[in-house]
Amino acid sequence: MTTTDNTGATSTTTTTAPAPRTDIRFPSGFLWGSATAAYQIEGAAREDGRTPSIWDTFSHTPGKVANGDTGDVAVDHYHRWRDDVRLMADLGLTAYRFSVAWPRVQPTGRGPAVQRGLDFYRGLVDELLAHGIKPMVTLYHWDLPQELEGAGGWPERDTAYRFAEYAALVGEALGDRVESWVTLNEPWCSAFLGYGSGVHAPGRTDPAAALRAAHHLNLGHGLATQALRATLPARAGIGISLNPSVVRALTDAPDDLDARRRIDALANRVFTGPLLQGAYPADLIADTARVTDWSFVQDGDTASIHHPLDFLGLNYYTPAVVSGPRGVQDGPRLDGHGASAHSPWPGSDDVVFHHAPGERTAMNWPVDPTGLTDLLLDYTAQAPGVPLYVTENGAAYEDTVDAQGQVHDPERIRYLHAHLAAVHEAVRQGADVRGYFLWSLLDNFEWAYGYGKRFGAVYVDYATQARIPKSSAAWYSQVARTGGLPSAG
Ligand code: IFM
Repeated sequence: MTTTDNTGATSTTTTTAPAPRTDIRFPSGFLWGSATAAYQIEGAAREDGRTPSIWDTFSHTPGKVANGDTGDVAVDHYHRWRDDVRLMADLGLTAYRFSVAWPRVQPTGRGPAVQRGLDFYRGLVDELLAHGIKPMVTLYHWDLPQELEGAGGWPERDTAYRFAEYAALVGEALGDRVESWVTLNEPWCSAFLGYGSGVHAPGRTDPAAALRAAHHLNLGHGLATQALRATLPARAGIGISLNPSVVRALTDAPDDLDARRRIDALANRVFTGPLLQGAYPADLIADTARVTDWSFVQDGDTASIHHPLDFLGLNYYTPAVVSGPRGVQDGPRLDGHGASAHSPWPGSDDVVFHHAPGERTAMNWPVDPTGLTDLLLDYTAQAPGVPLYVTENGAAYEDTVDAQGQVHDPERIRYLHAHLAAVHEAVRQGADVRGYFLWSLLDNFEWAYGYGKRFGAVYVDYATQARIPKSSAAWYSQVARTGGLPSAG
């Protein structure tokens, strides 16, 4: 059997490895999962009635994705899902968060569901359950049916109604076997990278459209939550996965503190305002007044969005450090997952983002686990009584296969160890965190970066689709099996 120590060194023995020291233990019942998204792994882009999503169109547009990569084949999960579930079972994982491809289930974004699409997800869920792995379904991880973008996309109100209709279709099909439902993944990216900076699909660069999209995503969440509640058994839990920015001011100077407030409004409170308080923050509306008058928010909308959440999913990778508009941006834009001449921050495009010193991942994202503790404690205060999940956390590194056919990724083990310790610290201080989903199970299509950035605990040889568990997979497996972290010393 193959084991790793806490530095990532792997050894192969024929005896059972001793259990690692578990100096840090998580609450019993804590879920140990991994996460993926449909467009990043499934492939089979034109099979069984699936039609193009905005990401098919975007990735096939020259110059939009590094290396001209697309999700046409991705890691072929659509055909290899049984093996991939076995891989998770072999690792001892107890949960799996995956997303349903809207254009596979409801190809035009309207009308009845396609049976073959639903059958795929039913089969996947049954296989997970048969292996004792709890499914968490995300309904929208960025793959809007292209036809709905043709009708205006998320800046149009109708898309929110279409999303609720689609949510009900999936709820009816899987509600008897899935208990955890996430409406949207990272609506900030959909709105502000998709319609603001344009580095994500559909690639539009219109600040007013980005704010309209953010509102209609919020509304879509609210309407989908109501549709799911009407469809799902009472035991089902419904939540949303946000990617809040942990925003830090460069200094205590007033303009830096104001930059922090403005980015916090656009990154975080544009979602948590209506979700948790039932209103958009007044300062957000004032900050964006020269971009939009917010007349797209109709009476009753914020009440529709403000429904009790059964849980809140938080995705965390790195914090942001900002200052007021003095000095020059240090290097490429640091604020939005890729280079663009357009800002993803409507009305606050003068805020400067700074690199924190220290270690970085292959995404050039600073490694700072303290941000995860801060985030979990912040949301514990903001949403008292709402259980939290870390629905994504992980890191890309330059992984390679060695002469023995193995992949050693000690940096990822260090990253995971530090971030899990940060989760534990939040739990120790009172956060009700129920589970952790490592991003990602497999190397996959990293959006505008294509296949160049590897986030997986399992390496994928894209030429052969062979899966090679990295040493971090063995390490995480030990954590999942013991419910604790091995000593870092
Ligand atoms: O790959 C993405 C994922 O789809 C959404 N959250 C961030 C990950 C890493 O960039």
